[in-house]
Amino acid sequence: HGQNFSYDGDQGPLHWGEEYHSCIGKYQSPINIEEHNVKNVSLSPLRLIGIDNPYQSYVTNTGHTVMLKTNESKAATLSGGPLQDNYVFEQLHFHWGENDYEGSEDLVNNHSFPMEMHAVFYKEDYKSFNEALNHSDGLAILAYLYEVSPQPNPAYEPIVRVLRDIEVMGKRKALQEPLLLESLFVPDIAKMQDYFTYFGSLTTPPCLEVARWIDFKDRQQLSHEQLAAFRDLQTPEGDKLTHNFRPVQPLEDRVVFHNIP
Ligand code: B30
Ligand code: ZN
Repeated sequence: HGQNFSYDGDQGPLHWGEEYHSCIGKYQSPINIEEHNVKNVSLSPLRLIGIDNPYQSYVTNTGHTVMLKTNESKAATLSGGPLQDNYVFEQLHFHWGENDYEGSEDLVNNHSFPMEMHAVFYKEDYKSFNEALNHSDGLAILAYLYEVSPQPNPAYEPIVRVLRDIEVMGKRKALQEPLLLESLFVPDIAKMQDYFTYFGSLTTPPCLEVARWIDFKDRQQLSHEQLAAFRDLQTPEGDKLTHNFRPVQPLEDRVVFHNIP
């Protein structure tokens, strides 16, 4: 980690393309999803296997996000829907804003949400995450959007509770209990088939155009206090990482599909 990019100023999103040429590509993420402009389709069921087993997990402050990994190399696999093959879980992480009115990367009808979670999977055939980055079908990323709720969401407490121990960049901390990925992913398995999908990029440098994005329509909930805990994490410079979302990028000639369950 500790790459030389940030979310403000000289190293901010407007300058990423100077060092990372893919960041000025035609198929960048995030985007604004306009619901009146999607193509409705009915794809085969999206399948998430293995998320009902508890795995020992840890979180890391990368300096640009908080990233969760499991000690298990194949904690979960994703297939079906728009995907041609099996994809293996690599990591999940979050994007947020400095207040509860912004923070998501993808927008829906120009509406921002206070947080977005990305669960990153790589194509099994490519054997490793890094090898998958060399292929346009290398990654599948599940995107979850959050709303503010009056009550804390208990499923996220194991993560929120350890944030204070990883405020400094590079710090890493194991979760106290083995984690059920299911508790973060799918509050409602039926609603999992209602999603938008489009082709795009990593939302941070190197902005590689290698990702099949799957954005669930169902919203999850976090309290104001849970959201605020993320804003105390520190950047590589030791400032507060108050926000870490990239502005939306042009759709160009891409089509956003909406899967009708
Ligand atoms: S995202 O889901 O589009 N926001 C990477 C993965 C997913 C997204 C963005 C970037 C990625 O793998 N970046 C390069 C490798 N990173 C891993 C990481 O997630 O955090 C390693 C690193 O620093 O050196 Cu940062
Ligand atoms: Zn992300």
